[in-house]
Amino acid sequence: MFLRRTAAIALAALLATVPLAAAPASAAPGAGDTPAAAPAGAEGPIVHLFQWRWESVARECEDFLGPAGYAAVQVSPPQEHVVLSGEGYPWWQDYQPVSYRLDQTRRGTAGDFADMVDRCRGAGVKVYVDAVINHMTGTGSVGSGPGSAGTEYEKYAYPDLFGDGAHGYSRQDFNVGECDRDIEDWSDPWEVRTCELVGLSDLATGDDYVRDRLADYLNSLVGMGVAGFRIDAAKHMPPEDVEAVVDRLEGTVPGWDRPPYVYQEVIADGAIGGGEYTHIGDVKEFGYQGRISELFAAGDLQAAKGLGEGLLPSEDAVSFVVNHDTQRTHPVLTHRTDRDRYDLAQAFMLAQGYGTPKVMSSYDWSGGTDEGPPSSADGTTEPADCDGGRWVCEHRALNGMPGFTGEVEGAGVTWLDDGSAAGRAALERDGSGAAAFNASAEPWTTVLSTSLPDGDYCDVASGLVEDGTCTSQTLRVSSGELTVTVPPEGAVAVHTGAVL
Ligand code: LAG
Ligand code: CA
Repeated sequence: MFLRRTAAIALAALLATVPLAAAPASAAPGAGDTPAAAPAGAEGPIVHLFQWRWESVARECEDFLGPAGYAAVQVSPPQEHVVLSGEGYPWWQDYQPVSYRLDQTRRGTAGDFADMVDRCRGAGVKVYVDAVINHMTGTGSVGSGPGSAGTEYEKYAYPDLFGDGAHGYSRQDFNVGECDRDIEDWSDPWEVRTCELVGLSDLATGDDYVRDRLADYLNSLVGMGVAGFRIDAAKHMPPEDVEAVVDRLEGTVPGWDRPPYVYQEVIADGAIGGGEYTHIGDVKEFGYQGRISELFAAGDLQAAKGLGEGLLPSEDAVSFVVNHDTQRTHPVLTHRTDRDRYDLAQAFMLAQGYGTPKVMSSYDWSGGTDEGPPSSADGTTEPADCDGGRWVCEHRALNGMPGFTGEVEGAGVTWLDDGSAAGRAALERDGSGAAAFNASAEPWTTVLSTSLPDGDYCDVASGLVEDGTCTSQTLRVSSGELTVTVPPEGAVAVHTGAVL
């Protein structure tokens, strides 16, 4: 193990000094021939490849995510986790850390992980890690055991966090002395942050020892080139504790020349607001998630024009239509309820410009909401396959829309439709892109008055530019007019980064 850590650090040092492979010029629309660097204040669109194996993520970065214009991929938690064979290896094993070793999870080895970070970076795509730092394991069906990499543990006792025997957590490193039960009163912030979330051993994140170990874990990832973190259960930690860990992060990610991007899982309610965390990093805006799901399920695109109002400031927010929890617990609009409308909602989010958009990519489940991804009998995950089986791969259906998001970043929004149809809306991102959305069963032909320069544009809602060729229809802007026929339950989108 010691050797592996050393190797990882040496690799990171090497990567920091060697020029990185550039993304193919034809690949990222509008990105030129360097990895797409997000403009100041913007992070660019993220896709969550939920539960994908590391080598599958690497391949997807090269084959699709880079060319489509994604700035980043969020991957599932990479640390050693519990293994619950008696429960059929549920997906949520990953949210119960046993140690911070990457050696063997259901998604591959530490070497596979490092290779993924490297290959995604080569394709111009940042890797963001889901960081489970509020807690370790619960009791569940297995209260102790070896974890996925063989480390022994029991609840409140994790003797070997990094595989070198140097550091562990014991009872004193948890809040069990202050609160030894589940959260019951969700209106009491102290309780929400100090007691146990669904019985998970709650770390004493106020202690320097714990903060240092969490930072050791996250910085080992930064050293490999991991460029950001989703902070799991941030609401369950006092903001000053999250801040103390984030303050300990390395200032620069090797290969990206920027600090790690931090976005936090805060399901705001009357007791705890997202605004308590925005000075630390961005915050996932569940208000946007709830509203866009309801409005698109209802087909009310006119109301969707005002989606960002009254929510966190756009520059502090991560926007999304579903996440891996809401698609199971509150399935208003998901790939299972209404696939076309759901795709349309994600496309709209990528065009509208509120927050840093995060696209969901799921696997389907027929055996219940606990069911893990397609797996071998030993509980390790099968490679992702977008051409069949249970991998849904919603991101692929959005084609080149992420490139639109990147190209139009910072441009104002002008609505181009006349507002007469609830299910139809069209917008211009001033001077850089135009898009039309049709939540109805009939095609919609309309002439859009636009300030886009005259030219032939690729429709990135249904294709992308590959080797200088548009894989979908080409649309002409002439004398400030763009005629589009938007398919039923579909979208059309053009931008100045995908001109032919
Ligand atoms: C999150 N964000 O703040 C994740 O998005 C969410 O998916 C995580 O819950 C949660 N926080 C903790 O990291 C998931 C499942 C839970 C599961 C938990 C731990 O949604 O259902 O709890 O991960 O694996 C499971 C059982 C519980 C049991 C608990 C402890 O479902 O019944 O009490 O394990 O043994
Ligand atoms: Ca806590």
